Amino acid sequence: MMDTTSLRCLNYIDGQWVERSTSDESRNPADWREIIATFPSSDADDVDKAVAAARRAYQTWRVFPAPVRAELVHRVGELLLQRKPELANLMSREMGKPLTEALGDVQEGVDCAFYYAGEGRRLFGQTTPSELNNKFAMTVRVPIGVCALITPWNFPIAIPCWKALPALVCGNTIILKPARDTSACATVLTEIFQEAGLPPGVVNLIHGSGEVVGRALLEHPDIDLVSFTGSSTTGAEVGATCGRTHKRVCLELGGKNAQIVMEDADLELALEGALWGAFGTTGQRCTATSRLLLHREIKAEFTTKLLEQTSKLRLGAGADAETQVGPLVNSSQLERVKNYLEVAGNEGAKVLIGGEVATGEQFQHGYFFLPTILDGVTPKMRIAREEIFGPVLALIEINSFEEAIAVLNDTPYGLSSSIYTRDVNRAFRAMRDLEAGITYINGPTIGAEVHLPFGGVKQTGNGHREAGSAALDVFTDWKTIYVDFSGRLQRAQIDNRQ
Ligand code: UN1
Repeated sequence: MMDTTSLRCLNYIDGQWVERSTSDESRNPADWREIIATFPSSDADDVDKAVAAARRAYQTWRVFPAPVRAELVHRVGELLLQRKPELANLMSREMGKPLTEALGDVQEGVDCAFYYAGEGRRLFGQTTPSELNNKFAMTVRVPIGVCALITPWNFPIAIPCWKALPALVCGNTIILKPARDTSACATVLTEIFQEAGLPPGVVNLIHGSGEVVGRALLEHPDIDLVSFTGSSTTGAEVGATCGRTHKRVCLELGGKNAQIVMEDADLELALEGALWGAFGTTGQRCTATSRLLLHREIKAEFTTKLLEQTSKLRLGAGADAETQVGPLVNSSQLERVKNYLEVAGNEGAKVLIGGEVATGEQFQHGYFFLPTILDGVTPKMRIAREEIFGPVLALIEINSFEEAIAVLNDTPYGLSSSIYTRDVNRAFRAMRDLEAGITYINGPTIGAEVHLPFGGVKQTGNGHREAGSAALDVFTDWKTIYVDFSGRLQRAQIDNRQ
């Protein structure tokens, strides 16, 4: 439970908030002097306890009627809605995103709860004719078992909800391992699960590092499924370990998303889209626009306007209502972005705006990096291929529609993509030819909705999708059932083909 004055977060195992001696802390990225929460640095023993509790609870939870499980998930949505302002505030302080975006993050959790609550009365399977007389055939969805959900800090409520809520409606029990930077948000979410009435052991929360807690979860023989959102490098390790330990694994990894602006586009609209896509959440979204592919005919004009608008963006603490771009989440993210700026310089890209840590009194205790635009970027440069996860936008000039498609596709990733054009034929060709899990026509690369599948191709994932009804395929297995009511042995493929 969380003590509201000291924000002391605990593990939650088998319906109990568990005291633990070693502790870690999360700090405000806009002012690192402020400790937001302390939380345990848990170890493999804590994981063992949580897995045992989740395993016990699974036996009863899996046979709860799905509509009843879904009612509890609905209640989670109601409580999230009630605590939305408080949670958004905490989120802004804990990981830095502007308050309006934090409200959106919580809302995504609410939407998700209401969507999956409805799914409790569907979870449709199929019935189909048998090839034999007096025989009935159908499929039903069955839960997987105990699921480890390893979640990032950039959407501290939305992403745990994307994973936890469908998992629960489908009849699984869960162990949530949130990113250390957002332990307080995860704790409030767990309080909400408790208050909603989820039985002990159905939801467990273990704080701690990926190296210790994450690894213990991946190696644990009694975990059936791992759902992970994070970097492609870590994702590859998660996938390899789960392969070795025979777990189902759903990976939601990096992106190097591009927005194409053709010469026939509505340029004002494309400009607004690019600003939001690149600098929303300080570029710390896996869907963020990090490449802008500008047709040569409009590049100069578009770039001028883009720089003008970028220079007006208000950088500041997320909790400040005026802020449009918040800080990066922690010092290692800041280092990462600084390093990429060095790489950009070495590769011959030119900084048009930003490119450095923000200076000024209000920024001196935070991880603030100026919104940055790089020009002269070519598709083979590292800054055009690797995920930066910061407020850095690379401009790439393109000469034709065909070139735009080829350049957009020329990365190891394939999450989100966007094209601004008024030509309907180009729009449809883009929908067909862009190698990405998500394509936006005349919209930015960010802003996926919870009732549609979310995920990507190539190194962005491993073929699974989150959200929407697609998540049900992650959190259930298909069971095929044959009912023979002939009263005699019927042999398929033989008895009806004499
Ligand atoms: C992420 O960055 O991992 O589509 C998720 C979007 C958000 C989700 C982003 N709804 O930008």
